[in-house]
Amino acid sequence: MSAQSEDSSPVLDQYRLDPGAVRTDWTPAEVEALFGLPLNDLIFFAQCAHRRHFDANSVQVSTLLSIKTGGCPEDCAYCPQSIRYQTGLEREELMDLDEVVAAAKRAQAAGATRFCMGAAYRGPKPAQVRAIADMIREVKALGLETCATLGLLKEGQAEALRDAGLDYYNHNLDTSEAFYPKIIQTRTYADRLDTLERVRKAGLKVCCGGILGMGESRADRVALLHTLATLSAHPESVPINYLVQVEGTPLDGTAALEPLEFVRSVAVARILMPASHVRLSAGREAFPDELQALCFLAGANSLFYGDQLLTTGNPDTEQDDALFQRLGLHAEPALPDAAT
Ligand code: SAM
Ligand code: DTB
Ligand code: SF4
Repeated sequence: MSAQSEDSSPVLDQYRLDPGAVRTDWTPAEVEALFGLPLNDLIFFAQCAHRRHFDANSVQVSTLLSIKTGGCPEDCAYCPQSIRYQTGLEREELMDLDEVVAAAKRAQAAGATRFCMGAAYRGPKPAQVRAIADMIREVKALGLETCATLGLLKEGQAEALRDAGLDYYNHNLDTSEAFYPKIIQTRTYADRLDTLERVRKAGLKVCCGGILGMGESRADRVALLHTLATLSAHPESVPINYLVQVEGTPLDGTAALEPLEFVRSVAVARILMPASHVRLSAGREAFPDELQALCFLAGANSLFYGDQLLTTGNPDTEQDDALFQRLGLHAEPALPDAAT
């Protein structure tokens, strides 16, 4: 046997010459071949891509706040906030501006550089956009990067949010187009792509990823990452969520995804979208440090910081501070223009 690993995937030949090149013309076969690489090779390529664009030990730190919780009319099978499932979640109206600003100040004091406001809407109504625009203005004025996730956007809404100082809009594709109808029926994949297009056109940065571990196949994970990597431009931020199973939701009890398949997916996302932040998102609370370390090695370079995601738990800040220390990671500084 030769000391060097044999090239088992001719489809990767071109890529191997230029790891980290930003491309939007990936083929499904290339994505599939990446998934099928020996793990050592996959991680090596992911590291090459990562180090070409980023400080490999720097992690972008975002904090989430649910500004409007529960009572959502949509039927997303994973979501504790849908009104259709009995999850015991108490419904809350849109938060007051003061409360949001206080939470943003706490997040900033704890070390977050981006504040992401999430609302359990199918999409916001005009008055809600106006109220949330005020929140964005004040959070931005603190010197934080701003992100919002409010569901589907209609004509003009992305522009209104942008004008208030929004940096990122999060809207996930969640899964492959083929698997999507098994998870959500109240809105289509095309609806999601349409919102992403509006966000992009308004000049906002796009935060778009998905959820793994919903019972989808490898082919679905290939298709999801292929779709993300062949959008007209890569999302600047790519959250990879590991399903948080919540009692009362249809997906509670789904067979857990094998953790190394999750690591592979992170590595493939890193290679396909080498200049994007890949966020290790929901599900981290159940991950031992060793698995999180593997995800960082595979190219994850962003996370949610703070003991709550939207409605479910996340590692507390002391735990994450200890993890950063243990792995020699440091928080990425905010964009220089965050307060402008
Ligand atoms: N309602 C808006 C929407 O759906 O776009 C914004 C909030 S929604 C909760 C934001 C994202 O959180 C979803 O698209 C999904 O990817 C993620 N999410 C929700 N519940 C989750 C769960 N149980 N596990 C992992 N990710 C979840
Ligand atoms: C994303 O991709 N994951 C975050 C954020 N974007 C909005 C939300 C995760 C939610 C997990 C379930 C909950 O806490 O309700
Ligand atoms: Fe509503 Fe968003 Fe949850 Fe779907 S994911 S049920 S749209 S809050």
